Amino acid sequence: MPRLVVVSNRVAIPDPTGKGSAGGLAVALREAFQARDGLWFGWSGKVAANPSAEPKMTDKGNVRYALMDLTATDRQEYYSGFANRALWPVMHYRIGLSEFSRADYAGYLRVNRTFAGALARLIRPDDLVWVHDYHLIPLASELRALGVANRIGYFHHIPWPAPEVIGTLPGSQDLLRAITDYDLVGVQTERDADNLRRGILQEFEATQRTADVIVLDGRQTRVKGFPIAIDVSGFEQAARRPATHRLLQQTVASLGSRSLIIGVDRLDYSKGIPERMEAFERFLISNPGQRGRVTYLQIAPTSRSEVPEYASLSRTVSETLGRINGAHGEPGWVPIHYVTSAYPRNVLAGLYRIARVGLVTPMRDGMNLVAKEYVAAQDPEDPGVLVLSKFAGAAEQLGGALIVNPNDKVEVAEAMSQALHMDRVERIARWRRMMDVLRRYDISWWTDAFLKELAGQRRSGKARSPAPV
Ligand code: ADQ
Repeated sequence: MPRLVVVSNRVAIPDPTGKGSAGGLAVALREAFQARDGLWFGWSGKVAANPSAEPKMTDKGNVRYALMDLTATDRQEYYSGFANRALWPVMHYRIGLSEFSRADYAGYLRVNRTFAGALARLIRPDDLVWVHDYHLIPLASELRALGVANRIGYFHHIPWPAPEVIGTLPGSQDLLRAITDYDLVGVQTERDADNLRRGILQEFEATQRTADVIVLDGRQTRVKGFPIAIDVSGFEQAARRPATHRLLQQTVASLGSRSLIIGVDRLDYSKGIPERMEAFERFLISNPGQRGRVTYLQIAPTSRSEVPEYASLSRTVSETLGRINGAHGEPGWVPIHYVTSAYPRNVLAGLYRIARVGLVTPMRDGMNLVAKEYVAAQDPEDPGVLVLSKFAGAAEQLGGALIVNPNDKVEVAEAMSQALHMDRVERIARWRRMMDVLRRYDISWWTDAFLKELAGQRRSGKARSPAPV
């Protein structure tokens, strides 16, 4: 079996104590690395005045971790600037929030070129190379320019927007061309795959060989949906374990006979957190009988606080929360509980299980793993109800949820009410429909499907030159 080389912006080295909560990508790749020897290459998360051109190597089990430091300028331009301030908003259809700067874009290309230089020296001829996410779109072009002829796949974790939307971003033409230097491009949904293929076809004189395959300059790229999944049985087991964590115990104790509605998201404007709080307020106004009988717990760990739009979101959430709790709270009942810490997986699983309603209402989301985790954590005999945004990739698979438009607060409020009143027979029927899908397409399906498809690609044509800096 060929060696697997994974490249991602951040690398998750297993915690030596075996504790700690592994991130989504680490969990996803654990299975793939179990079956193959591997190399995982990426940014260490650290900044150094004079970073080495060679990665720092650490071996753990059958995986070799290769970590690069960045300069403060690299971090600012590549990561906070172009990736998170220009690309992220456009990919999530928030053109108005996108801040493009030529310096940031040059930094993004520069870091990709530096990474490619260091990585090319580590790649062996038979390796399968799997690159992850929007920080690293130009990596294949840079590797090709250095003569790397391996099969290289890319998985895009966030939405790929319609051609008219991505076209607003300066540099997007380079990125579209760069993406065709991959042999296989995986996206979360059929909608994303269609958007990306149309983008390439509209921008260049490319041809569509089959439903999935685009040919540009004699090189072919397969663009296909591979909906990312979770470790379903791991989550089921975690949800069954008794509650020992303080947050879980306090939540159970403070709830009494009240119903719990839960939201769990990184603090990000794509997740629709203030909009969701306002929909909950609408629910309280329309259902006065529910006052004092329902608590909404929102868990939202801070992220990317160095990016101004995130600091501003944090203020908006605090103001919205304070206003709603002030206007509707009563002695002994706070309508919205808000916490910003990260919690271990079994604590989240325990909270999902006691929540009657899982509120997952992003304005846009590539997939949204919380939706899947909420479903997997439910009690099969008495499951809660998922309220899910039509703009989360997960909505393509989870038709058993109450699907809503997050821009319509009345619709979201009505779905909350419907979820709280739904009888057990309907809840079980909806939950089973969703669990069937989650079990069939779980995390091992995802890694196997992508890697099998990548291994099956035939390298074609000659390498193109990389995007200009
Ligand atoms: P994210 O935007 O981070 O991921 P999501 O898919 O929901 O969004 O994943 C978040 C993960 O973080 C979940 O596994 C969740 O359990 C965990 N998490 C959230 N809050 C936590 C907390 N307080 N403590 C501990 N863990 C917490 C991006 C894309 C998504 C896509 C994923 C994977 O934006 O659309 O689904 O990548 O491809």
